[in-house]
Amino acid sequence: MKQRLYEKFAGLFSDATDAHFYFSPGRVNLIGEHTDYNGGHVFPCTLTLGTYGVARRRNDRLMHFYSCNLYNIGIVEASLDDLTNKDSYHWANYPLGVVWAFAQKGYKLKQGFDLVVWGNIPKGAGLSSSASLEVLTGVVLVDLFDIQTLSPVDLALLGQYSENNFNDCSCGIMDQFAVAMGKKDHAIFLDTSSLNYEYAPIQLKDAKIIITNSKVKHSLVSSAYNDRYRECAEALADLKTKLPISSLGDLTPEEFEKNKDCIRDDLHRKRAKHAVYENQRTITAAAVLKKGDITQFGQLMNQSHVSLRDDYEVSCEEIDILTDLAWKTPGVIGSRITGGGFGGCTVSLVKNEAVSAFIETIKDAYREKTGYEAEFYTVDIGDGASRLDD
Ligand code: GAF
Repeated sequence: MKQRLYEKFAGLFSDATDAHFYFSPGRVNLIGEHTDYNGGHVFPCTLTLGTYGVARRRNDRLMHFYSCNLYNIGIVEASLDDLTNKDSYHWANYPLGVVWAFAQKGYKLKQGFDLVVWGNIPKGAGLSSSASLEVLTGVVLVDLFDIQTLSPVDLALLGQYSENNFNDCSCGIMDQFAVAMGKKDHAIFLDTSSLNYEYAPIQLKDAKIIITNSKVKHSLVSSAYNDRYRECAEALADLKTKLPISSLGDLTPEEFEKNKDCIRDDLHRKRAKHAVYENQRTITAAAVLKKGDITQFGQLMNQSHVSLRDDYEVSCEEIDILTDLAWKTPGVIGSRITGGGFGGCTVSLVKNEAVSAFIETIKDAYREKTGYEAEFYTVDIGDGASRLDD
């Protein structure tokens, strides 16, 4: 990969002298969905799938972006003197948004750069290809311009800031944090209200984590995501008239039940219920995993899916078919939708001896019911984003 990307870079930009090689992973969330913009806990881990990049500083104020995945778009050129989101920049609005975020926070670049990327995160699968690209850009910028004051957590925050304010998605911090801070063979138990985190070893002797890609992405995803964000904010505003809280993550399920009637809108109450109970499930899930109780962990995954399906309404028919099939398959410990929703992937915990049967049974049954060819990936948990050619 490294060699091919250097060659591509040299072909596009005359040579690859002084260019460097970087990697930024995708992530899968084990549990704690739609809690991150509600001040709750999340439990993601970093994939070995991700985005590779070769980059070099320029002597002028131009930036060139080229994606080997989207080669038909060709080189996108932008200038440091016009950091605005343009449709014509296509995918490059993500790296450009990070350059913009750096400038907004006082890290104005004096020179531009060239960046060539290639990624193997399945597109639109809810495995964080955009956060991967954002954090990759952050790592490239601090390296090329020797910005020593920014930590990996700062890069995660800058990535989220760019996505919220340059690319118009009200996402929480989970994806960028996981991508920037990932650790091989560990999940990250993150409290999104304080950014306190703990690495949790994932050494499953008898089971594997399997991602199933439904190959479906319904187009309402970003507008519905922003709707959920707003619905939770409105539920919180109602609760705040009675309680001294700053996020839904501050509430236990018991406190929620006692006070939920001050949420005036039924739909907002359902959304808040998910956020509060999912946060509690995530805290419990991290604790039971520490004790090695993966059976209970799996049950919490299943409950998480039901809540995302019924109360948060971010699942869809195809994903529910996948989880229903998984729940009926022997050897499946737990299975749920992962990521933002409305398609994408499920994540399942499957006993080692049942993995082949799980894949075969679900592939055939899912094809029969939907006409789609599901894809399966066994999760290897890797490290967070970094420069690789030291
Ligand atoms: C998307 C967002 F980017 C995350 O911040 C998170 O809210 C997730 O959906 C749902 O848990 O991946």
